[in-house]
Amino acid sequence: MIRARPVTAEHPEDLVLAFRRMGLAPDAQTVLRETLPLVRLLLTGLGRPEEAFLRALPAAPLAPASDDACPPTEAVAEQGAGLPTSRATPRAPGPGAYPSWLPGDAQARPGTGLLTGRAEQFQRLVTAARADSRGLSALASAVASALAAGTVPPALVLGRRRFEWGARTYVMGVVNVTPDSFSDGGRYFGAEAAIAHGLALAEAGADMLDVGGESTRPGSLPVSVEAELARVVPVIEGLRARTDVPISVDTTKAAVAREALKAGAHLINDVTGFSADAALPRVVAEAGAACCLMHIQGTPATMQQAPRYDDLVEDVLAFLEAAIARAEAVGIPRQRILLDPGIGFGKTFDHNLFLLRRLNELRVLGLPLLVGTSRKGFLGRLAGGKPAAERLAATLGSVASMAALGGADVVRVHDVAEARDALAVADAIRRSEDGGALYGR
Ligand code: 9MG
Repeated sequence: MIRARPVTAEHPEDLVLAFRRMGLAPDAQTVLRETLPLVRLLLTGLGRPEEAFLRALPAAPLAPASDDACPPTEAVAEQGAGLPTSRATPRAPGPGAYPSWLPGDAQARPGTGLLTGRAEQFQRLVTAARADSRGLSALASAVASALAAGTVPPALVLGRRRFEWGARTYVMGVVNVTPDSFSDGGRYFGAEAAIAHGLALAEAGADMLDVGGESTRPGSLPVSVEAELARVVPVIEGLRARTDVPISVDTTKAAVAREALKAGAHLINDVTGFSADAALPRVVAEAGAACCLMHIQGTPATMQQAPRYDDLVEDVLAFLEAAIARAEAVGIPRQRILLDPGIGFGKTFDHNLFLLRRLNELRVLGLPLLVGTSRKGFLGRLAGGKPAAERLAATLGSVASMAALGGADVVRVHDVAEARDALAVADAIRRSEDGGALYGR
């Protein structure tokens, strides 16, 4: 499988601030925003034809900065961006027309390498790969998806609520209906208590509620369909009757999902990414529901015994891609799918941290990301060994960090009011744009 992953930390929105400070016209800003940023893609899984193609690209310096590489377009020139028009004449691709190619170690890591260049150089590479008679469409698609990683996924409508990805970080409130929930001690096990808790979370600002009747804590064992249904259905019905906050149901079972969707749930949150029950995707598709597909290694009963990865991000990407394929195969539209890296699900302490830091790499899949860190064990360890009930501050630290890094579209939390406050701060800082009169639009 050929994969292209962005390894750039550059934010295009920061460039736009500079353009505004320079007084460039809006159209020029748009063009420059697409052409100027330096992109680096880590490629893996290449075969011999792709390697040969990349090796044969007209050699360019490793820091592609030549004028040939980036002829300013007519649009920029017309907008009076201050760039000379004479260089806008099209030329045959030559050195600098394509990204620079740095192959990986041919013995130790065959099929790997780094492409460095500007978006338009990558576009040229995609076009050339598509036209190549050796059949390089997998390379073209991988690079094209990586380039689109900064694009905001289409909005999602659940019931009466609309989720505009990129506008802010949304909050999913946890409503556990299990006797052994690790983080709330099973306090909301009874239906009435769970409904009251869900309504309180809605009141506190939850954008959706996640109702779960089977524990997914490490070491937990599955419960029967009957037991799970008896727990979740009355809670879904009770919540639907009293709030318009969309309801997600955390289940891995088609039989539970079917009844949950009939009772009024909008989204199925499957912590196995449609890998546990082959009938589940079709139930979601037939109901026109949305789904969250999470990565897990192993099962909740075994997952923390010895998690191991060759390349954590790549393995998670491959798993999620397979999950998306299972969803699309039965007709679930892409815009009704959320993805989740599964923090704590078959991951060590270090795996969790690394994934949180590299969440943006999952954006190559082009779907919104939901992430759950709330009260999890790695936070307790970071906070000096605190138990679940004392991990609020650590949870807020994780939530705010994700928002600041732009890594999550939805966070799954127990403490909704506190998370909303933390996110209000982090989201506002991340989106702040008023640098004074000279930045005016
Ligand atoms: C049910 N559940 C527990 N933790 C979770 C997480 O991190 N993500 C999702 N989607 N579900 C979770």
